[in-house]
Parts: sequence; structure tokens; C-alpha cells
Amino acid sequence: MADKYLESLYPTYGQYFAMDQVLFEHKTDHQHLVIFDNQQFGRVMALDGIIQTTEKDEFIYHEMLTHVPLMAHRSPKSVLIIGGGDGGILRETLRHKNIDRVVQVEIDQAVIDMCKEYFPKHSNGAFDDPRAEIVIADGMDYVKQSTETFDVIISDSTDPMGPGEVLFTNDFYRLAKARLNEGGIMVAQNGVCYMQTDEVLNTCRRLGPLYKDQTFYTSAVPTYIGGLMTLAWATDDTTLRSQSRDEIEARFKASQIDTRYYNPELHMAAFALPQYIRKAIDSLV
Ligand code: AG3
Repeated sequence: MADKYLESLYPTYGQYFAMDQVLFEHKTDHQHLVIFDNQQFGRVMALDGIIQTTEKDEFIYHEMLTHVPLMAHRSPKSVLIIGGGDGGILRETLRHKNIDRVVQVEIDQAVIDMCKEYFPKHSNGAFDDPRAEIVIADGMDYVKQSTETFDVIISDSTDPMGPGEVLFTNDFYRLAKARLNEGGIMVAQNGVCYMQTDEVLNTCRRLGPLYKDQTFYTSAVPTYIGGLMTLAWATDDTTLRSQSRDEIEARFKASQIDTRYYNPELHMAAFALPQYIRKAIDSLV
């Protein structure tokens, strides 16, 4: 029987993965990194006891966190990625031919190095694309110091504990907004809403007041168990979310991007929120 990797995200509920082979296990300068193979999900990466990405289902998360803002924005040229060391978001971003500048800020060089080696399909050469600049730094320090602005900001973080915690603070959201061009969009990984409802509520409290339109969209990612994953959406352009399916479809067709999960119907539908989340959000006001 193969050893089992038990995810330690929740105290009274969780999932395990049979580890056919452990390929790498190391305490980096920032986090405890494990890479192993599993029959169902292919290669799996975990940080500090929490599954971050798998070879088989990564496309769902990476496509939804990237293409929803990039297809909603009418002419995005530049993108700032916070985190995302495995390169999946960078890969999907660079598939947009109109994007000519991407800055990715990742705190842990070791995550990039290990993912290039063990998950080559995640980045698929994206780290070598001349349009991409990789900065090894804390996302918070970057938004404090940088003067550059972007059309879209994508926060592909861990859960709000350890190095990722700062990326869910008031200060980070305020400073990130200053890095956004007028009418720009910020999206952020926001956990599994059934299991991590407080995360959604905290984001409403902190990110909500900064933007004219702040909500969430969802996607079901098998390895992020517990139901729908919530992705935070924030922009001052209130027209972006009321675009028709045809407008999104026209942009999607023009992009010629061949996706495995994202499509214009899903784009529209992803903003429909379950009633328990709507009620929780409404109870804040
Ligand atoms: N970022 C999202 C990890 C979330 C896992 N947490 C959870 N199940 N709530 C992963 C990096 C992918 N590029």
C-alpha cells in the first residue's frame, strides 16, 4: 500500500492522496514543499500541508482565474500576477496575444525552480517568454514599491496562512489597487466558500469598499475539496459584468485560445452565487 498524504487544511475534515512516489520534499526558505505522484491526479504539489496544484485538474483553476478577467476586460495589455509560482497562470495569460507585458511576483524561487523541473506543462515555457518579467519578492513589498500600473491583477496565492496571509489584508488590497489602471480588474483566489466562508466575508469587508463592483465568481476544482472555489472579482468599471454573452463570445473567438474548461457560457454562469453565500454577504451590510 502506498503511503498516504493527508491534507491538513481543515481540523475535522479532509482528503488524502495515495503517494505512488515522493519526488521531492524540502523545507524551502519560506515553506514546506512536497511533490509526489498520484494515480488519479498525476503529479501533485503541496505547500505547508495543503494541496496547491495537480497535473490533471490544474487547467480548471488556471483557466478560470485568468480568462474570466482577461475576456471581460475590453483591451487588456498588461497583467500583474502575484504568487503563482507553478507558472499555470502565466501560461494562460501569455496565450492572450494582445498581452505585451506581464510581471509575476513570487516569494519563493524554489517553488518556481521545482515546478519548472517537475511540472513542466504548468508553465510550458512561459517563464522564458520575453513578455514576462519574474520578480522574486513578497507581493506586499512589490505593491508598496512599484510605480507601474496594470490592466489586470491576478492573485494566485496560497490560503491566508503563512507567506500568503498578507495577500488578504486591507493594506495589500489598497496598495494593489494603486497598481491598477483605470477600469482595471483585480481577481484573487479566495478559498472554498462552503468550508472557508469567513474568508469570503473578510474579503467583502476589506476589498469591497475599495471598488464600485466587488463580488465573487466560482468554479469547482476537484482537488480543492469541499464544494465551489470562490474567486474574488473587483473593478471600478461596473459595465464589465453586465456585458452580454455575445460580447464575451466575440472576444473569445477572436483570441483563438483553445481552452479545456473556460467558455463564454461558463464565464456568464460563474457569477451566479449560491443563496447561502449571498445571504452571508448581505448580512454584512
Ligand atoms: N492556489 C490556490 C490554493 C488553494 C487551495 N486551498 C484550498 N483548498 N482552499 C494554488 C496555486 C495554483 N497555481
